[in-house]
Amino acid sequence: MSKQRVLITGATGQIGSELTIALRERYGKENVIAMGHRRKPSEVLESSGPYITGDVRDREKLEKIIKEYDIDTVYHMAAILSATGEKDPQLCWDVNVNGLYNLLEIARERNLRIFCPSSIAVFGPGTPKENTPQDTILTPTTMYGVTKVVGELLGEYYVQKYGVDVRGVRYPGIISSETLPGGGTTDYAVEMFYYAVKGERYTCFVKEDTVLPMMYMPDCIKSAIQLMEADFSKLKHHANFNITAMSFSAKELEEEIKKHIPDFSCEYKPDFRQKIAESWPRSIDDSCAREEWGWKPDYDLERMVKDMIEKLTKKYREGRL
Ligand code: AKB
Repeated sequence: MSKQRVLITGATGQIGSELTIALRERYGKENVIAMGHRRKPSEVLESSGPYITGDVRDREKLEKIIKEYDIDTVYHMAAILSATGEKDPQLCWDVNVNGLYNLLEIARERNLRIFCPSSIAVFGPGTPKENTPQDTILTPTTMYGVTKVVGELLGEYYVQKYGVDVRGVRYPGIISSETLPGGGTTDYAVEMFYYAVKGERYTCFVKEDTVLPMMYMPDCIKSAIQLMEADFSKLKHHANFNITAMSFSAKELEEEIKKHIPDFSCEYKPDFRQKIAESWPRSIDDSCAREEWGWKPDYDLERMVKDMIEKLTKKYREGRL
């Protein structure tokens, strides 16, 4: 494994917080700098390696940090997600597009490698819903989706025009037990567990027959590291790989949780996020990621639910939930 000096933006977020820990284990804690913005970092994030605050929209400061820490690789996780983006589309554009543009410009000048996640939000009502192909119609109806399409196109542009190493996957909904997601449409699939483990009734904000592609956090982390360690010359796509692990309806998730917590109860009261969920695919074809860099998930619904419940139950008993 080559030496790397890594910066993670959005390090206090759902994915960033766990990715930071995984990368510190892999490349050494001093080599992985976590950058957060609004959310308070967890104790483990601050104590396991360097932690700084910064805003991706502030190009001067971003460049200063990259120089000061001699960064060569950036995992750019800072983003405003779909539901928050619909409440403040201007902020969503500013953070997601201007933040990425700042980083790509610094990458062009300093020859950085960039991981920039995209999302199933790039798809829209015009996209085939089942087994959604890699190269297909992108007609998002959310500002978040629009910014992610822009991000994919910008990433590819910097690859072709300047030879910058930019890579990214289209994440489905991510389920995790460490840091709660913030402001996404797929958040119900995480929240349901927290209520179930605490013995509380959950009111789900999408209809029970809503099916979306999902992935458990260990697979999410694995995909980012595996893609970044893949041979760049073998990649035909770069910043827009379809990846998935499972697809299920909200009701199927409830039923699977009930196998472990039979008293759990859930009601369904769809809000504005239902329309967003309905604009996204139900399942994804990730054969290009499998062929080009060997993608293969480890967790299906059954295995993910068992592990989530074990982890959250332990946290609950220790008073950490
Ligand atoms: C969201 O729901 O906005 C995100 C995503 C699918 O990108 N989790």
